Amino acid sequence: MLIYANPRHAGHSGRQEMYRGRLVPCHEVPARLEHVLAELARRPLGEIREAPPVARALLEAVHAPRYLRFLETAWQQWVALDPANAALDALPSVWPVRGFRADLEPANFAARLGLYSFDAGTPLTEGTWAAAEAGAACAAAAAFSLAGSGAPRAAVALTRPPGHHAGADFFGGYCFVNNAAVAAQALREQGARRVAVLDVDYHHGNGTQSLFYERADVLTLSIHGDPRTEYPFYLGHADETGAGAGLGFNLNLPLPAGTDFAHWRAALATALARIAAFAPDALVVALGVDTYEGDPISRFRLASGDYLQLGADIAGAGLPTVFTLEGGYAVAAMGTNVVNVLEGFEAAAR
Ligand code: OKP
Ligand code: ZN
Repeated sequence: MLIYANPRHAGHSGRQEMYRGRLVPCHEVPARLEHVLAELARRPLGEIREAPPVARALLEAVHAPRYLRFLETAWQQWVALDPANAALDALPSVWPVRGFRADLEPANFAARLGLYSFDAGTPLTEGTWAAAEAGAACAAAAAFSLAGSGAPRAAVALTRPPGHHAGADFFGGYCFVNNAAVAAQALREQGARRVAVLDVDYHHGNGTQSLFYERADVLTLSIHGDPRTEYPFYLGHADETGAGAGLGFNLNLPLPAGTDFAHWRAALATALARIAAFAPDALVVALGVDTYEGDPISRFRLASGDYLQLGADIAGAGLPTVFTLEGGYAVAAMGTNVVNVLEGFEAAAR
């Protein structure tokens, strides 16, 4: 498999996130990706490449232009408010919920930050835009690498911040640019007629779901902690099946906290059967390993060895596959768990 590693990821390094009335250290840290790269150095699975820049038109096929313009200038705006802000992260604290206007961009920076976000757990830092844009470039390059004769069976966008919570015009859940959606859109633009996006992160992929909710050409599926108790809470229920032309092209498989691999794997089999019926030309896997039993913010019970089987099961779909890296916060186990998925895939795809 081909691996595109984000060279700018470490520039996004949040200090703190809001949790239960306190600012606590961020879970989504640069060391997460460093552990994956270190494990790949021990267990090489393919060439590691740098991606060319991502086309703005591709980003704008996924995200609203005014949202992208905000993200790329947000840090300068934040520091312009007060030079002392350079030592702090920008964290939103006010949001336009139901009944407020979202069509107007406020002049006030904090108000704009809230307009384009949905939680106070996602700090925007000096290197956030550069990291997010370079991450999207990895996702796009991974997708484009699957075209043509001699293309590999799979390509991986090893990147952070993650992407699956980011929607057309909002960040949150540690995500800014939806890398899985960028990969799916890139696959469509290079000729795949139908693309499936399978999200195996512990948290519902609300951003990806919302981006493709009314489209029949991209089937979205997510296996995740039941949103009645688990983040992101306000989306991810089983009765969300798509709308308009997209009706029937979203499948949510929420599972209770405490779910073990046997039960999780049964949900994966359901998802894979739906994918087979859809008969896509390519698959995108939003790969979070926060389903791990040792994850500090999640509550499934997968063991490190289970990720080999998970990768093999996904390879069983028999599709050209892009993996994008999403969550996983048991930092020291991150390398083992992610590389186990990829190794399990490779062994079964042979
Ligand atoms: C991002 B991804 C925990 C609060 C949870 C947000 C979780 C975002 C997960 N103290 N905050 O899906 O892994
Ligand atoms: Zn997650």
